[in-house]
Amino acid sequence: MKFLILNGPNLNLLGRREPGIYGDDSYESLCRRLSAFAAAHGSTAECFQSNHEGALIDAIHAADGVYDAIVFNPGAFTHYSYALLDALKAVDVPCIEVHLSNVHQREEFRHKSVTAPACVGQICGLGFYGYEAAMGYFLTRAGQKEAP
Ligand code: CA2
Repeated sequence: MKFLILNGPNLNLLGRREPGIYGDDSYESLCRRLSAFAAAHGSTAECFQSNHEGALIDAIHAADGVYDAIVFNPGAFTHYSYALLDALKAVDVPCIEVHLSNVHQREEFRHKSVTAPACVGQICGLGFYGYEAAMGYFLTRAGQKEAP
C-alpha cells in the first residue's frame, strides 16, 4: 500500500520540547520508523508535516488517486478545523486520525475532534505506535469492503 503520513502544527518539534507528553524521539525518527514499518510490509510511507492549514488541505487534495490511505495527526487543528474536515470528506482516500497523547486525559478542549467524523477511526495515547497501528489496520483491511 502507499501511505501518506500527515502531521500538523508543531509536530516538527517532537523530541525537542514537552518530552513528558510527546516523548523523546524526533519527527525525523518518526518518519524513519514509519518508512521502515511500511517497507517491512511491502508498502511505502511518505511523510509530510506542515504548520499551515492550507498546506495540509493541499496535501489531502493531492492524495486523491495517489495514496491508498492517510494516517493523520492534525495537531491542534483537530479541535477546530472545519476546513480540514471538508478536505478529508472531499477525497476518496480513507484516513485514520492519530494522536500521540491521550487527549481525553488532557484539557477539555482536546476531547473534541471535528476531523474524526471524516475518518475511519481514531487512535490516541499510544505514542508513535499509534501510527503503526493505523497502518496495520489498513494493511489487514486492504481490499475488504465490509464493516470493520
Ligand atoms: O497528542 C497529539 O498528537 C496532539 O495531536 C498533539 C497536538 C495537540 O494540540 C493535540 O491536542 C494532540 C500538539 C502537537 C504539539 O507537538 C509538540 C511536540 C513537541 C513539542 C511541543 C509541541
